[in-house]
Parts: sequence; structure tokens; C-alpha cells
Amino acid sequence: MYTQSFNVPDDAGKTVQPLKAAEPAELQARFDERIDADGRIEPQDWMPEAYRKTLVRQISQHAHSEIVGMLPEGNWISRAPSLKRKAILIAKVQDEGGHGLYLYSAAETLGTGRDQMLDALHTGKAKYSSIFNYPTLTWADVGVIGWLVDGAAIMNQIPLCRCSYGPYARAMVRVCKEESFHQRQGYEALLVMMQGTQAQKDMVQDAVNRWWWKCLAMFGPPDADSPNSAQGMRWGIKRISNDDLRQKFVDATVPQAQVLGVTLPDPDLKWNEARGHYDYGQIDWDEFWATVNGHGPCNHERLATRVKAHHDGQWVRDAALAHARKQQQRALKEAA
Ligand code: BYC
Repeated sequence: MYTQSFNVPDDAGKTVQPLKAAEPAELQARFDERIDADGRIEPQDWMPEAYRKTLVRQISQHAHSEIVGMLPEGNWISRAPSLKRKAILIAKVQDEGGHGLYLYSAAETLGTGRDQMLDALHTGKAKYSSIFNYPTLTWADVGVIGWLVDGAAIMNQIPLCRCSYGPYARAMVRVCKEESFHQRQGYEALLVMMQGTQAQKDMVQDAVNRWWWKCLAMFGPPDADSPNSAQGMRWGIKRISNDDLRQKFVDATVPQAQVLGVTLPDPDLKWNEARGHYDYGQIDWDEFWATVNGHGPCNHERLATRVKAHHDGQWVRDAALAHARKQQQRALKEAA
């Protein structure tokens, strides 16, 4: 092989001093310096164990959310009102599956296996977004998920493109581009329904009434009750706080609701001239925590569906592994 010639070191024959392993304090200082300079941490770099653990927690939960997030909308693929809407919905749900795969891959670069992450999801140890534990009762829910759920997701995910961990940040760039299409297709589907019959308009308003508050809760607990925020911000994993993102989402969504012709179900929602933001009412945090802790309307159904899909897919994983082994043996035989 010619490439072997490139493996001969330039200083062949000279005595090379082995690199002295840096002491932990020195490594920590270098890490802190990189974070302070807004630099990126890559998989081969030294990082504190707590930083690694936090990233695995957040990225794997994010991946689980994408995969479980396929279910509420997937429920409508066979009942989409036209071929065009069906094709768009299939593509969207497939994109969410793709997002899950980029994110599991990003988490794997931190040394945690996909099997471990899936096991944590299937046994209920890992979290996924609260929003996917609510049912999609009508076709309007599909439009509202695109408009509001994907809209909230983009608001949360754009700052993650600047996350300090390289593989996560790079995965988020593509995810955000696709989420932006998802948000627009949902909004466009609703615009069409709002030009339809009174029954269609009522269906949209009903879906907005059911999803609005759940979307506000998606951003996570208030900053004062968010145990992970301060450290996440210090490490450059989170860039904007839960409450600030929630406010940005409300401010961006109110004018969109006006164009659409729907009412957001909050009597306290009003422009505050002094703050330069919309004020909004109280989120039901008891309901949020009950859902996060497994007691929402669809938690059992969602997990059971994922576990069944995993078991049903075992033969595909077995076949892929057998094929890979065969390819490897063939390559070894040819190389011998
Ligand atoms: N649901 O200290 P905090 C999508 C947990 S999918 C459930 O503020 P952190 C899409 C939190 O994990 C959207 N749990 O935590 C897909 C923590 O518990 P642990 C998913 C929640 O990490 C398909 C505890 O509450 N997006 O876009 O600083 C179709 C305390 O919270 C939730 C992501 O995952 C929740 N809503 O901040 C359409 C984005 N909120 O882990 C759309 C990446 C909080 O200590 N993740 N908790 O046991 C993040 O940005 C952050 O992890 C969060 C929470 C803002 C979610």
C-alpha cells in the first residue's frame, strides 16, 4: 500500500520524548478557557465528567423526543384529507425520525451506546418532551403541531446551533432547517382550513385551545425552578433561558394567530408597552410535572408503542448485523 510511506515520521531515528499527559487541573483550565472564549469542544477533547453527563442527558432526551414525536402525527398519515397532505405528512414524520438518528449519533460520540439510551427510554428512566403525551384528536391537531409545537421547537433549537459541543451544534443546523419547513407546512394547512367552512374554523380553534398551554410548558420550568439551567448556561450548552425562550415564542406567535384569525386561549395575554413584550397568564405546572413524571393522557400508550416497535424491529437489526459481518469477512478474504 502506498499510504504506508506517509506513516514514516519525519524525525525517524531521533529519540522522541513521549508527550507528558496533562494534569487534570491543567485540563480543566484549558477546557474553561475554551468555553470562556466561546470555542467548541469536540469528542476527542478532554471534558469534565459532569459536562459529558449533562450532554448525554440532554441530547438523548432530545433524540427520544424526536422519535416519540413521530407518533402523534403518524396517527394521521392514513387519514390525511388529500394525497398532497398525506405526502407532506409522511415526509415530515420521516424527517423527525432522521433528527432522532442524528441526535443519537451525536450522543454516541460522548461514549454512550445507543442500546443504553434506548433502554433508558423503554424502561421509563429517560425523559422525552412532555408535549408528545397528548392525543391528536382531529386533523387540525396536525396543523397546530406544525405551527405551535414545531414553532416552539425551533425557538428552543436555534440557540442550540451555537452549543459548545461541536457534534450537537452541527446536528442542530440541519434539524432547524427542516423544522422551519415543518412549522410553515402546519401554518399553511391551518390557513387553508381557516378559509373553509365554519366547522373547519371551529376545529382549528379547538385544537389551538388544547395545545397552546402545553406548548408554553414545553420550554421547561420557570428559570427559578430549573435545576440544570445555571450550569448549562455556564457551559454554553444552553444559550437562552427557559423563560426568555418562552417569551420570545409568545411574542412571535401572537401576530401569527391574528393573521390566522384564531384566539389564543389566555385572557391575560396582552401587550405590555413598558416591557416591550406580551404578558401572559399562569401555566399549570402541576399538570406539566404530572405529565413529565409519566401521568399524562398518553404516556403509557407512547412508551408501549415504542417498545413494541423496538421488539418488532429486532429482525432488521439482526439482518443488518449479519450482512455487515458477511461484508467484513469478504473484505478480509480479499485483503489476504
Ligand atoms: N418535557 O432544569 P431544566 C421536537 C425536564 S422535540 C419533559 O430546565 P434543562 C419535535 C428536564 O429534562 C422537542 N421534560 O432542564 C419533535 C429536567 O429533568 P432531568 C424536544 C422536561 O435540561 C417531533 C427537568 O425537567 N426538544 O422538537 O436545563 C415533532 C428540569 O428542567 C421538559 C429538546 O429536547 C419538557 N418539556 O432544560 C415536533 C431540546 N422541560 O433531565 C417537534 C433540547 C424540562 O434533570 N433540550 N424537562 O431529569 C433542551 O433544550 C433542555 O433540555 C430543556 C430543559 C429546555 C428541554
